[in-house]
This record gives sequence, C-alpha cells and structure tokens, in this order.
Amino acid sequence: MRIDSVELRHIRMVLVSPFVTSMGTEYDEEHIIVRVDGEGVTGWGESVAEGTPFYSYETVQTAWHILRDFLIPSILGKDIKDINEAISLYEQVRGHMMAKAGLEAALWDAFAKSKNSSLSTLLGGTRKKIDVGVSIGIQSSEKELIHKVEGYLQEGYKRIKIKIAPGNDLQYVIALRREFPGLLLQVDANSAYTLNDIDLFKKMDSYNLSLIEQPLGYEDIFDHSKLQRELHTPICLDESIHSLDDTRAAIELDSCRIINIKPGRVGGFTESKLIHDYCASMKIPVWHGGMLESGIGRAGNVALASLPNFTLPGDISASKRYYREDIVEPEFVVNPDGTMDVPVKPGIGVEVNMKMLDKVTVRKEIFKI
Ligand code: OSB
Ligand code: MG
Repeated sequence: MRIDSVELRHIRMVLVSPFVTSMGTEYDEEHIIVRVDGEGVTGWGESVAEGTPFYSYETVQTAWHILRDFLIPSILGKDIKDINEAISLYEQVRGHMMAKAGLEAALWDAFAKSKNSSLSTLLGGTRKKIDVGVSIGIQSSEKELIHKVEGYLQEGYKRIKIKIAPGNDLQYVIALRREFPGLLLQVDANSAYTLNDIDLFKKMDSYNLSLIEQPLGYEDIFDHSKLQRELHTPICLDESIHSLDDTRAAIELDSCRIINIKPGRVGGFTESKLIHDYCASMKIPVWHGGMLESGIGRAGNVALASLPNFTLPGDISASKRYYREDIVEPEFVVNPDGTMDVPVKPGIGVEVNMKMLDKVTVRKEIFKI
C-alpha cells in the first residue's frame, strides 16, 4: 500500500468523572488520533501518550514530535507491503513506544480494510466476545467505593480493579471483601510503593486478590522478584514492561506471574502479539490494560484482546464509563453478561464520528508527499 498522507489530531476529551490514582487526578484525557490514507483506504489509530509525563515519559508533545519528525517521514510516499516492512523503516528510533503504537495501529486498520478483514481476524483473534472489567480510581470513602462497585456489577462487569496509593489501600480491600466475598478483585498501585512496604503487601495477601499490579518502581524488574517471592498473590507488571525482552526478564526472574499488555506501552500490536505468544508458551496469563482510550483506541484494544491467551478480563469498559459521547459509532457497550462484542466489520469495525472528532480536536496537522 502506498502511503499518500498522514494526519495527526491532538484531542482532548472530558472524563465523566475525575480519575484519581497514585499519579494524580485526571479530569480530561489528551491523546493523538492518527489517520493514514493510502490507495483510497483510510486507517485510524490512537496514540495513548497523555498530556502529562506521570504514567510514562511520553506526552502528547513528545509523541507529536517523534511522529512528525521521524516516524511519518520514514513511511510517507513509500509503497509498503506489510506492517513488518513499515516497522523496519523506523526501527532506528529508540523508545517512544506510544508514538510508534499510534502509527502502527492506523496502518493495521488500513491493511485490514484493504484485505476486507476485521482487525481481530488479521491479528489472530479467536474470540467473538471478550470478558471485560472496570478500573476504579481512588474514592473519597469506603462507602463511596462500595456504591460505585455495586453500580458496575449491576452493569455486568466481570471484575473490579481499584487504584491504591499509600494511605488509601488496605482499608478499601478489606471493605470490598467484606461486602463482596466472591468478587474478582485486583489492585493497581502505579509504582507508589517500595520494598519497605512489604508488610502491607503481606497483609493484602490474605484477601484473595487476583493480582497486585505494579506495586514497585516504574522501571523495576528486580525488586518485584524479591516481593513476589514473599507473596502468594500474583504480581502483574504494567509500567515496567516495554518489550518482549522485558517480559522475558520479568518471567525468568519470577518478578510477576501475570502480564498487563497495553499496545501503547510496548510500541504496537506487533510487539503485543510477540509478548502474548511468549506468555502463552510460558503458561503466563495476560490481560489487556487500558489508557482511557477513545473509541478508536478501544476498538484496537478489543481486537487484540480477542487473542486466545487474554484469559483475564481487561481494563476495557463501555464508552460511557469514560466519556459522555464517544468519537465512534456505534459506541462500545458492555453486555449484561460482562462481555463486549468484538467488531466484525473490516478494520477497527466502527465508524469515526467526524462531527464529534472535530469537536474534541485541539490541533491538527496533515502530512502529504
Ligand atoms: O495503570 O492501568 C493503568 C489509566 C491511565 C494510565 C494508567 C492506567 C490507567 C487505568 C485505566 O487503569 C484503565 C482503563 O482505561 O479503563
Ligand atoms: Mg496499571
């Protein structure tokens, strides 16, 4: 496919409620929408770099710079036979996984549409529906958290993840366990603790959590192996995993027993698939993380999560859990049985609502040959 033009849009979407984590409070979400046009086909992707460098060093501005000055020039005007060829054209660029993943996603959508295949099928997906969960930010009280959880369970969500931070941790786990003894429950610390907090995690160990996500340093693999040794609850790594190599190190060191895959964090669907396949061969379950994506990024996540080793419910929730109005049609919904349908139409399988997209766009740039 010859790449005729690439368009970048900096978008800002207001969250239905603030999202509080150990990294701070988010009121709205800024991402980059990537549009690729070639041979009459349009592909869409989303780069999940945020407005702030608090989850990752990448931001909308750094991703825009890497896309505009390095990634887009490497593919623009080229006749690319497949995704691997595109990746090889910019493999010289180190890091900047979210910038790369946004472009790769748009190319996957374009290639899938050109083959009249759904993205799920092209990626090797085997499921028509995926199990989904919800990630809940830190609430003002245990009562408030229980109320929120009740609402989400009523909507069908199959598992609950709560954010924790020092001072807002064990009491919430205890409260939820008391109220919902059989609940599939996990916690996410976003790197807020150190090995000095080992006693806290030993206490948490007796509340039957499905996993503890990224308790220690955001680049750490070694200290997590020391913590995992002391716990029965599986540790799951998010922030620390940027590649298949990181995954191998983490699994071989027994730093975690579950992996959270986010295509944005590992440079795209191609690396995500390598991690997925390696984990399957090592009998390590994976699940799909989330970055509060718009419907464009969400569509890609749903397609990837349809691969067979995504055996745990993902952080993939309904559009309305995040935004009053999404930028795709139809919006993503959760079925009463806690599943989400995998789109079957070509590519990402949903239409971009151009009117809504224009409304949330704060900056746009088009690159042509
Ligand atoms: O750590 O998983 C995380 C959102 C932004 C940055 C990091 C994380 C998250 C979430 C939200 O937990 C998950 C979702 O999109 O529903
Ligand atoms: Mg996380």
